[in-house]
Amino acid sequence: MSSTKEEAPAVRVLGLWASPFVIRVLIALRLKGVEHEVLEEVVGKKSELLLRSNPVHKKIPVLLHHGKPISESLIIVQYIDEVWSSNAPAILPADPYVRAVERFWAQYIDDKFPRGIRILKGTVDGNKDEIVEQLSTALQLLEEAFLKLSNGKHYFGGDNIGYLDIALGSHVGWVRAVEKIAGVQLLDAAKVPHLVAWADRFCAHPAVVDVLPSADRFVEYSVKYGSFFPTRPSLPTE
Ligand SMILES: N[C@@H](CCC(=O)N[C@@H](CS)C(=O)NCC(=O)O)C(=O)O
Repeated sequence: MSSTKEEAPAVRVLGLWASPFVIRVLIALRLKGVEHEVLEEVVGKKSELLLRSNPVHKKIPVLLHHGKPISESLIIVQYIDEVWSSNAPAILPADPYVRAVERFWAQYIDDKFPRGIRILKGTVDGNKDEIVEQLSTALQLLEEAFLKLSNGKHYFGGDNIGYLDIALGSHVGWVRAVEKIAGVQLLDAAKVPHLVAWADRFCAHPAVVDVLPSADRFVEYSVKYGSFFPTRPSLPTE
């Protein structure tokens, strides 16, 4: 018998459960029903495999497909959609214009949310009041975008979770966590009711519920570690 059991699974993800970018990849794989293995990085210490697989940015997530590395969460989501195109409804919209619009908003989300969340967590310096203002404006714009793109359906992608749902939804856990940490309100039902309802639906979706932890777990993580790869004497070092 050949030792196929010993071979690495075709799809592996280098990640960390608390990373919103990793969560994107896990949601996309689950939506497409792709079997995969998650290799959890140790907080504070990047693995050799990560450094070798993403030598440019040295960041998670990395998707290893038959050993070939792909980096950057949104690029990975698009890759998964293309490779497993027949597995489930498409993640990206078919219409090139709608696709461009969703990519625009996804880039906007990544311009605003990761930095804002770090400032509210206190791992990066910045004016918290200004950030709350900026994130509230961003959420207001995204509420309007949701109304246009969803066409009265449940998700940005219509009847199914799509690219923009994944791009924004992956940040929802941390948004709710920093609301608790900083004592602010961002996903406010009085201001962005459709987005709040969408966020609840997204978090409860079967492809999401097991990989998007509760706000409390993010809060605990934040108290314990601060950032993802912090340099702290108490953490493992080289
Ligand atoms: N734009 C990247 C961001 C990835 C990212 O920032 N990952 C964080 C964890 S959430 C990381 O690996 N940080 C390590 C570092 O900054 O050195 C993506 O979408 O994949």
